[in-house]
Amino acid sequence: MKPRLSGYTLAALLAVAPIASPCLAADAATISVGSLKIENAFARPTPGGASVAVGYVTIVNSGGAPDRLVSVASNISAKTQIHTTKMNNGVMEMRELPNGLVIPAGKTVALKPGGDHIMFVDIKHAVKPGEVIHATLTFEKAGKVEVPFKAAASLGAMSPGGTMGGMKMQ
Ligand SMILES: [Cu+2]
Repeated sequence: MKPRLSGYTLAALLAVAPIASPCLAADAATISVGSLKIENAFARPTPGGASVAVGYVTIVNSGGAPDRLVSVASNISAKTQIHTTKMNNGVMEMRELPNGLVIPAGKTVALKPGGDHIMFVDIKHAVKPGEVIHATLTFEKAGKVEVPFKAAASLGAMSPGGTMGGMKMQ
């Protein structure tokens, strides 16, 4: 199904183009599960009235076999989906990845603004800056892992410590 999105919400989610950046998360903990490391999890605060919120996370697979993020659940949303973002006739569109997201052996998969992301659908209330969304990520091999997605300071944050319009200066 397609999540309901107001124009404003979509603009807030997609307004900031992805930029390659070596910016590191200062306050997002690394969580280990099996041969996976979960890093840099963060969410974006939402404007009032939004029905969806977005989360980003980096998954490092140091093992010799691929794994797959198969599903996500959270305390803030009725449903949580794994989305990808694609350009379609010049318009950025996002859609659910029904089979989840493969984490290849020895690779790092970054869910980040402008690309793949976690979509919290039908959120129970607006996400405020600093609020922590408690999510459970389920991997095919590594199993379940609890991951806190702390909301950044601004709607357009590109990183856990990011501010509107890009990176916080170091
Ligand atoms: Cu989405």
